[in-house]
Amino acid sequence: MARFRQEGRIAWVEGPGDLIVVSDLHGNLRDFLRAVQIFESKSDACLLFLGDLYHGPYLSPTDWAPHVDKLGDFYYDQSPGLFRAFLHLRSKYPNRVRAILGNHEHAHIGGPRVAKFTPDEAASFESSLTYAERVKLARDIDAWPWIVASQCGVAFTHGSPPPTAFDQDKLNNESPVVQNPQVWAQPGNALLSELLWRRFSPPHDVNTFLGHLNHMSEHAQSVVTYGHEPSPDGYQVQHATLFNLSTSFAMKRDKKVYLSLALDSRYETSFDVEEQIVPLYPDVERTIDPFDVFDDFDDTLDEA
Ligand SMILES: [Mn+2]
Repeated sequence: MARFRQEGRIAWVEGPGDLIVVSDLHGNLRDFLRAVQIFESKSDACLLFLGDLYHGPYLSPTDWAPHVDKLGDFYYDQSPGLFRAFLHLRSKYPNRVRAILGNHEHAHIGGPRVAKFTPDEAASFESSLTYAERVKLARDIDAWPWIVASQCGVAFTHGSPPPTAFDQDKLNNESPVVQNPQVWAQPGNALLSELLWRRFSPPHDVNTFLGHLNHMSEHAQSVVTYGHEPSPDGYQVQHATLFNLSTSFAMKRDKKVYLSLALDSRYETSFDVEEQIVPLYPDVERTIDPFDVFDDFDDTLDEA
């Protein structure tokens, strides 16, 4: 059966079975529940989130409407509910569910505060949790892997992979607590800053990253899939060894996709990965009014 195995900041996922990969939910509980439904419909799958599970826009449908091209279809931020649902899911399947640390989660454990949707999203989110939940949130996020490697040759990061040298010791000794964000953000100063914030990497950088990773991996890693940067069509082949996945945030519903990889297969290039793209909502017509999503939101929750 497919399962994750984690050593510090790196996790490995091995089959037989499928690996379902979902990126950047940003507090979209509906898309989370849909991903869980897909995962639970298979008896032997693993589910991987590519980070930025939490922090969505705090906008009314009316304020959202003019920004639909940038924000995608309307949803209410439900980060607190998503957090509780994620903890529940992981306790149900401890070795079959993982999330990679995203820059938005990092803000809860010492990373720079993120202000994409509110002046301080970590504070906004935490203000709707109980004290015990805030402690649990930080403890949980602190244990999320920074990199995931797989038996099928596809490695995963939140941002685009950097060429900076690393090994198990360097990864595990790097503190997520950022003392000086300006120094931290300079290229070459902190591996985590580069893993979380890069939006693109040329082939040479990806191959250098894969070289470092392959020193630590039993199965050769050939291509990297990352989230963080939304691709309007739901995914983008950046080049032969770099693939971008955009499952939820900033997407129209008909463009939302996930990856379904067979762990005992081999994927050598981004073009092989591209063939494993599946629509998140196969029944959705091409174009949809964002207010329709709002209208049937409660129905979806009842079904799930
Ligand atoms: Mn991000």
